[in-house]
Amino acid sequence: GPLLIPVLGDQLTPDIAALRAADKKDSIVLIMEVADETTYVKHHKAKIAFILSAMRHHAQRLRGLGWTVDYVKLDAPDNSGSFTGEVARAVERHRPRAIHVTEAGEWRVRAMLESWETRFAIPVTIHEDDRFLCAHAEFDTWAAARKQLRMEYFYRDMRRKTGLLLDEDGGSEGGQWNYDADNRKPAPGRDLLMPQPIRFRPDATTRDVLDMVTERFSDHIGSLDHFHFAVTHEEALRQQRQFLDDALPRFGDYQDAMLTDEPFLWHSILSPYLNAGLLDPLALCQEVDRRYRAGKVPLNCAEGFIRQIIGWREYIRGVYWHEGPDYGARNALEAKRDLPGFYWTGETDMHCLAQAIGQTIDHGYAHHIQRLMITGNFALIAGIAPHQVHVWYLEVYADAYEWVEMPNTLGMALFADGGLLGSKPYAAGGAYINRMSDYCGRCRYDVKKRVGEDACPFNALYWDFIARNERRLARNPRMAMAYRTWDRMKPADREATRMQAANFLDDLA
Ligand code: FAD
Ligand code: DLZ
Ligand code: SF4
Repeated sequence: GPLLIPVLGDQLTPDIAALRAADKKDSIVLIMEVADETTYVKHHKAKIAFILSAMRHHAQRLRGLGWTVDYVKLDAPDNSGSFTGEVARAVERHRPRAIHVTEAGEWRVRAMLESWETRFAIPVTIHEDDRFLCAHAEFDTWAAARKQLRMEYFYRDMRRKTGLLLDEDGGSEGGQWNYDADNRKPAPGRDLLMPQPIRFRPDATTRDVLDMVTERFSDHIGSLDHFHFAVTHEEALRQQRQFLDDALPRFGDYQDAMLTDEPFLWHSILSPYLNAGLLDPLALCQEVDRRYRAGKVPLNCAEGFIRQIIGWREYIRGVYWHEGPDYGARNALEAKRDLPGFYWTGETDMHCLAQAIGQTIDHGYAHHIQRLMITGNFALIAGIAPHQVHVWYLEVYADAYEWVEMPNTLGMALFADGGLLGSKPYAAGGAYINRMSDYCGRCRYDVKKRVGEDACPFNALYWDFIARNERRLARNPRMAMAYRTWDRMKPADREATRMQAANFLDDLA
């Protein structure tokens, strides 16, 4: 029989390892839309539509390249609903001599792939996913030699490995590895010339998918009214080019800025495409390097962007696989509260949260600092149970897969891993949000107040978080300032602050 090559929904490139190793004339590619994957968490409607439409377009592309593709649609009459069930049916149909597959992006699916050889009694080869720069073994070696896993050192190794932004002597371009000190400017005034991502018009294939998603997933979060994602490699490349031309030259400066009714700012909006396989991360970074050398992009912007991809993105993935499947159960701060209902509706008087959640519902997108310092920070200081927060992030963002979402949520945003990923919790009161955004001027709360009916809830929650976690955090040198300030507060003020937080949290429940 032929070779059977299952291609998963986030492996949408003809260069994926299992295909590269195979002979077109002797292989059947199996692409499966399955109920389990669409509902193991209740993904945002736009996320499901994006992935299924990209899968259908990818099947066309592979056929165009000469592959034989067996494509199972979600509403096919005998669709079994799972990867393993569909591979079982394909084994019946094609009687393959062997299965070749590229490794999955999460522990849950990895276990399925690993069960196939025994279950089907045919040889199964699982190829390592070499879209990533750092192989599992390489990360494990790097991590084994260290007490703390700091991104910055990992990143330098990736710079050396790729040659990106190196000078002739192999040192860092410009003499520094990291130009963050030049970045992180507060939000500028609204600017009519602000770049906007391309709004791709749905073609017939996408419209079919949108109809199916509307019908089948009406109880999932999110709107399809704003669906403009790229769904092919060519479209994703157009978005990449537009980002490089229009937004990258100011990417670094405003990386942490937030503006009302401006969901995208100078961000790339490329994560859904990088993660699903429509774009190649290394090729993208090489193009950024070329544009820096051609004088089209300042060094702080080129370096900042490349760091997000070969630094953060690779490092986060390394941590996910290095830490093992129990990482998701960690809860170092013993946070237990339920996720507030407004995470599903955006209906709250807190303007910053209403903005970040509202655009998430509309677009399946929020940029990093909204995820970290608005929705993430609120969940951290309000003490929301990490597992619930994790499920929310995994559901609502079009770019969310467990390998990247989980360490960002549990580790970076919630400190639930006790400081493996970050040396201190990213906890902040309203002052930080006010500095980086125009949100507070449009909010019913007063960002300058800690107690009282109109006090910004982030303020009391922040101090309540500090007080509540004294036993766990007071010895952290990076938290020393916060504890000194708390200790210097008058007892009556401390009392009032904690009452304010307690009342607010009671009302949330
Ligand atoms: P840009 O700002 O243009 O950045 C460029 C690229 O860098 C991104 O496309 C992404 O590939 C990469 N990148 C930047 N930061 C990170 C990071 N911390 N981890 C991994 N890659 C990064 N990113 C996801 O891709 N999927 C997720 O499910 C996800 N969940 C997150 C959850 C939380 C709580 C937080 C704080 C961050 C999360 N991120 C996630 C990281 C980051 O927020 C998104 O990658 C980014 O907002 C995507 O938008 P963009 O493409 O416009 O990014
Ligand atoms: C996220 C997702 C969804 C919604 N649907 C499918 C699907 O129907 N078929 C598929 O192959 N993949 C889907 N995916 C992506 C998978 O969940 C992803 O490939 C796994 O997380 C493994 O990494
Ligand atoms: Fe958010 Fe507080 Fe600012 Fe309102 S005042 S936008 S709640 S930080």
